[in-house]
Amino acid sequence: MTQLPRVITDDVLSDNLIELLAGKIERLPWATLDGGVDETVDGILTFGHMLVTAGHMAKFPNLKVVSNYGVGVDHIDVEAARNLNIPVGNTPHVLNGTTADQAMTLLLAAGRRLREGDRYARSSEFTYFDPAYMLGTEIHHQTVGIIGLGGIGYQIARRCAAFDMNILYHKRTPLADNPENLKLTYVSLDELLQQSDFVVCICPLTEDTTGLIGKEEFAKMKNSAVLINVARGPVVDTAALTEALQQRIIYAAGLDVTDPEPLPRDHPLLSLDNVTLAPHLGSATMQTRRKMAEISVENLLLGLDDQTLLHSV
Ligand code: 8YV
Repeated sequence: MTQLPRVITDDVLSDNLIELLAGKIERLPWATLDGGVDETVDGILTFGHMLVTAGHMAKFPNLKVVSNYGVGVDHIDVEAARNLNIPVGNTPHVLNGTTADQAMTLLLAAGRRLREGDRYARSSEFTYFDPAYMLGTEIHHQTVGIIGLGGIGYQIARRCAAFDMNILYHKRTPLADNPENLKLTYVSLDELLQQSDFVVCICPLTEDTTGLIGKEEFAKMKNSAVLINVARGPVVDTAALTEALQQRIIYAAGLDVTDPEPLPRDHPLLSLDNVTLAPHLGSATMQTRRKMAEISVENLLLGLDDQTLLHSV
């Protein structure tokens, strides 16, 4: 019997991944990364954003591929992998619409106070309808500022256009033209913060974007503004955000991600009414997660076979 390729994976994987990997690889525990040099390791498959460092990869002289389940690879030292000639696979495109849907879910929920409304509607306090309670902020015809107009950001823009929103964006390189006749206006980060009713972060996490939204940035935003983060937690400074929400420097926030993730259970942010939270559910639909599993396994198998990956960074 031929030996199966030996691949380090997270100890817990989804059913989709387990099914797709069955009979194709020999799974090694994640702790293998913290062991000694091992010439028998062929690949690494990352599922839940575990760190893969230069030191880890250097221990495996025959490592052929690192395959990530997801598009963001900030938990993998991509530069070190490049220097070692190890391709890093990811799963772009398939999750764009789904993650954009989650951004809109949070934008609508935070703007229209759904979290408070849901709690109240279930509680014994709800004994009569009062037209004066829980007034939220308008969404249609408001200005949205999207930070990071890549594949997901673009899908968010399309959804905002359907809500008749005025769309500003900021990214490193402005678009050459306005695709699909969407009216997208490129602005500086400061202009975006000053003019937007909704600020949506969907940029990759890099050295440049770590702490991108901090105390100074909140001070530039409107008091009525809503911040949405569907990027990575560290793009927003947690202490500054907590203060901005507590002191009503901004109106509300909708967060798919936090820093740290999860927040300590006694963190003050968790007790605020004007923050709507999700536990990193950006791409969490059955359909999208299946596609992500298929692509990450395909990338892994291609890499193990010395072939070009479907998608790599
Ligand atoms: C995934 C994500 O849930 O793709 C990404 O970058 O953050 C999410 O869509 C995650 O990668 C799965 O671990």
